[in-house]
Amino acid sequence: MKENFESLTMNRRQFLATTVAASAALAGGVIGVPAFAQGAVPFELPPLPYPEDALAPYLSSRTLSFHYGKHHRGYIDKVNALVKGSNLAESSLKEIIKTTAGDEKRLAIFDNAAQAWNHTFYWKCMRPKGGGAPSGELEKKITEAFGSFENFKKEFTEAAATQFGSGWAWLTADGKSLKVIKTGNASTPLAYGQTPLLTIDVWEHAYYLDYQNRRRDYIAAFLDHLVNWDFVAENLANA
Ligand code: MN3
Repeated sequence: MKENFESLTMNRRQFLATTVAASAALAGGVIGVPAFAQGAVPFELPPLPYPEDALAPYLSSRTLSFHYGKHHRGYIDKVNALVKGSNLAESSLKEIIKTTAGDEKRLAIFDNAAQAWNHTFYWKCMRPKGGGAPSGELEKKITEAFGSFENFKKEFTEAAATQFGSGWAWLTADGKSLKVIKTGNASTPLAYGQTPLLTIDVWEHAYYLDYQNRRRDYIAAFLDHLVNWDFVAENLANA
């Protein structure tokens, strides 16, 4: 009885998700073969770099518990289900993102792989008692590219505030120059051959519990109190 009830109430989204996972499995020819025989290592949700309440009061533990524990985990689970048994099962997230970027038939894989990667990167872009200003080579490159750190903050804030709907704002290295860009939904600079240095998630799920519709207050709190400039400097050194 319970099974019948569940199958009757399966909504269209669940149905599509199941169908997509089943098609992916079929495409890989894995029907009837146990998962452990595929040699695929499922991606795991990486640990948060700090406790869930460590970014309060700027981001509450309630926000992190949903954002990390539900949203981020959801993207990881979905990309695992989608690539399992396919020719992408041995690839890294970055490789999957680069391979599927712009491929409409593999949009669901791209979206979930990119969101899985973007979120891991986003958590590292913050730390308790963060914010302030960058120093050294990073400060020099930011001044070169934007005129001053204050100008960079303005440009980054505008990109983040004006991204229409869901998406991300980024500081990237594009060749030798630094840029501020924004991307919609799951998209990521990795898809455009740029190296991400810093990102802010501007999906409503990132700030709505703490700031409701005040996205600019969230962006200001991010820049003034949360950015981990040491991580950004490390990304620049490895770019
Ligand atoms: Mn998010």
